[in-house]
Amino acid sequence: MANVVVVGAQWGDEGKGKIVDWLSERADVVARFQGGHNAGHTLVIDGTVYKLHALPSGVVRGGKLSVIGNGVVLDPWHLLKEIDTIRAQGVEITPETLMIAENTPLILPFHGELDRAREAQNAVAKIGTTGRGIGPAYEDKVGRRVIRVADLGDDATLELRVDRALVHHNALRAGLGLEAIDRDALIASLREIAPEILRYAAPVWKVLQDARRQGRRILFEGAQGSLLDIDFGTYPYVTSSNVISGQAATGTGVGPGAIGFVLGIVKAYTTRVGEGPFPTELLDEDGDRLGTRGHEFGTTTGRKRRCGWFDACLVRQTCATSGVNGIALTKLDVLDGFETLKICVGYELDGQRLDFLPTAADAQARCRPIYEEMPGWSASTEGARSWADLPAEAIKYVRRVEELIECPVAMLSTSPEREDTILVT
Ligand code: 2SA
Ligand code: MG
Repeated sequence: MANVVVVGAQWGDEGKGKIVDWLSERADVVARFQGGHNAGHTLVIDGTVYKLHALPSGVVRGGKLSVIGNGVVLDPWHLLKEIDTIRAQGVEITPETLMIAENTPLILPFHGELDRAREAQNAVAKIGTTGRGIGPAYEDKVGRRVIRVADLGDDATLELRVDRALVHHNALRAGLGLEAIDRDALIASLREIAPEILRYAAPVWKVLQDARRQGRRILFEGAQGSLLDIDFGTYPYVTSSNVISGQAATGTGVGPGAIGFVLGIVKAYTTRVGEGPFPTELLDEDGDRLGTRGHEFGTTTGRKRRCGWFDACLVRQTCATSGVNGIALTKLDVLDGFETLKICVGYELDGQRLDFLPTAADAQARCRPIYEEMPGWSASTEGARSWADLPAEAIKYVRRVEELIECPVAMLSTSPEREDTILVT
């Protein structure tokens, strides 16, 4: 098996956790390359549910190396808590099984406060973020004032970095009516956790280079979805990182040639959390039904997800921007029992037909989905483990999805359990 990058091909919550877990059995290293603890990956293993946010999904499987790459933004306090929680579920996590890139930016408490203050204070600025400080931390990275993991290793550097960040943040906070940051308390609390975080710190680019030389297989685990990508998503209603597959290289320090296969995770319908355009959104009974049957609530924040029909037009687009080689189609069973299913095949905008989502926000908002209807199926597809277990209409639906998105279905997932997976050959 080549090195695989797993990316969400919609707005996140496509069911990446299970697929990554399934693939991790065939990988030696699992690496996160963007996002932070805004992600929520649910794994169900032998009936035990693991909810991961910052940790790569590989940690729950023994004998793997899990890596947090430099493309991630890391809340060190959250990470330590998450490690404790997962350990309490019987999983072993050591510096041999978990490594954090030394050049990973840290999310500090004032990033979360800023994120939440902006969301709460001004309706015009609201994005519907997870409130985890993701955006402000990435802003500081690009603004060259973020504190990185390696900075925890030297007191003088740490103080210098904190002072650099505070020049910017205290001015910003004054404008938002937030009190100035207590510098000494912040430095003290960073010093307190520094040794625990530094245990896991490593030159990840080098670790991955060595792994590749030894023929070890790397699985790059994406978080969120391609439509939340900072460049190619529905800007500004996006997350603050590149989510598409190219980020796997820059977010860990391998060249693009290290990527052998891009697997796009695609849900059989569409969901999104937070604000922003959503052409196939259903505000009716059908939408409620998808949400209830699909348990569409955020893993991180518990927020109710918006639901709608499958948008083939959008997925065709994200398969292109991520260079997806094959998709894993998930949650087909949520469509069980619908008499008729709709698939969006294009948009109507000002009397013209479009086969992609335009970039301009006003045009996105005015796009009307053009639907194709397909007959549904009444039999259950939940837990199906072979094509033979699927009703003919369900197979037709899958095949039609494939045609419309111009990308083959490589896997089909029919329940959260890893065994309920159909490999398409
Ligand atoms: P942020 O916090 O700055 O990244 O938010 C910006 C936008 O990105 C969306 N976003 C997500 N969308 C779906 N799932 C995400 N992860 C959690 C999950 C979300 C949860 O897997 O369930 O628990 O609510 C995720 N993370 C970020 C977010 O909704 C904003 O639209
Ligand atoms: Mg999720």
